[in-house]
Amino acid sequence: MVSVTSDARGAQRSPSPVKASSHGTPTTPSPNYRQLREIARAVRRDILLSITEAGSGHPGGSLSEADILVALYWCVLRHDPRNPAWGDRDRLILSKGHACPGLYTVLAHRGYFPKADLSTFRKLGSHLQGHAKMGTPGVEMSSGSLGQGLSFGVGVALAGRLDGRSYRTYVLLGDGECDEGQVWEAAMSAAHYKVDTLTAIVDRNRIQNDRFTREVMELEPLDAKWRAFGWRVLEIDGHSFPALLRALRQAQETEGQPTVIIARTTKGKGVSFMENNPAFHGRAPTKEQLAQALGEVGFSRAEASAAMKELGFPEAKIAEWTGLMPEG
Ligand SMILES: Cc1ncc(C[n+]2csc(CCOP(=O)(O)OP(=O)(O)O)c2C)c(N)n1
Repeated sequence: MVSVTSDARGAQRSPSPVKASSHGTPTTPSPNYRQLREIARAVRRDILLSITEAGSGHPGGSLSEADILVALYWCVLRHDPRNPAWGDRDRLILSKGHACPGLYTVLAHRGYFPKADLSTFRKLGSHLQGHAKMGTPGVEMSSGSLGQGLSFGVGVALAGRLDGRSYRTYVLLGDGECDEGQVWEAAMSAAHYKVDTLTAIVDRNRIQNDRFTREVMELEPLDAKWRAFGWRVLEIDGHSFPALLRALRQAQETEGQPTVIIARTTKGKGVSFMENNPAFHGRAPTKEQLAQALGEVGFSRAEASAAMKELGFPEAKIAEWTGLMPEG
């Protein structure tokens, strides 16, 4: 795990594995980038486990956003998992609320709540419901009705300005979600009010629900649209930690206008039969598919067993599911 340091106010600010400065980001992956990739691999594993256990959920968009969330929660956000209500925390608003397994897993790995809660995803009585809701530690907005998060983020960012606080606000949007008119109302207002503490990130995985975005509603030229609305636009590989951390740093340094990062991603990233496959937008894998997926994400049977134990799965289920994986 990447170690965590404390800032003057006692909150956690992870060390940047990038020499993220005005001089840019090294292009050669450092050991710290490797650590981030390891974290993201474990996050993908636990997304798959929680959705399989629930028997429903949204793996595609959770796997596509995983690296973005890891970059934010391990390297960028000023936050304190022991004090989720800390007034000066940076805010991450998951506007594509159906992709909450990604957020829940990252929050659990960061210590907002026990990892074992992940095996209660979508169960009655669990605080981890099928769409993100306020009340879960670390969740800033109840979302799931697409299109609302950026408006919420503009309000949160303007409130910070009024209150004289220095926090930054990040909103993670789906690309299909950008079909919603409210996104563009929010975009227009953010530029009008020069909300430079606001960063939107579009998870550009090119799939929405059961079809490709270009078939449902052509978004291109997406960069030109945001630019026309007065935003600084950065377009990057959303699975590259150097690119993500560099863009997030550039957004922090931008004055007088909000920044959007269009992060090119692959829906279902890491699992061959889910990648670029609209069928896995909102469908859980079977236990046989899970066994294959865990192997592809790079886990042995023993490692998967240990992870399931940590997530609170009963022994019989651990034996049953991991027994479907190849030995070794
Ligand atoms: C207002 C609204 N309309 C429709 C839906 C149903 N819906 C859930 S997910 C989804 C597709 C979202 O696609 P995208 O924003 O690209 O998300 P991702 O591919 O990253 O999962 C739709 C249409 C919804 N949740 N809210």
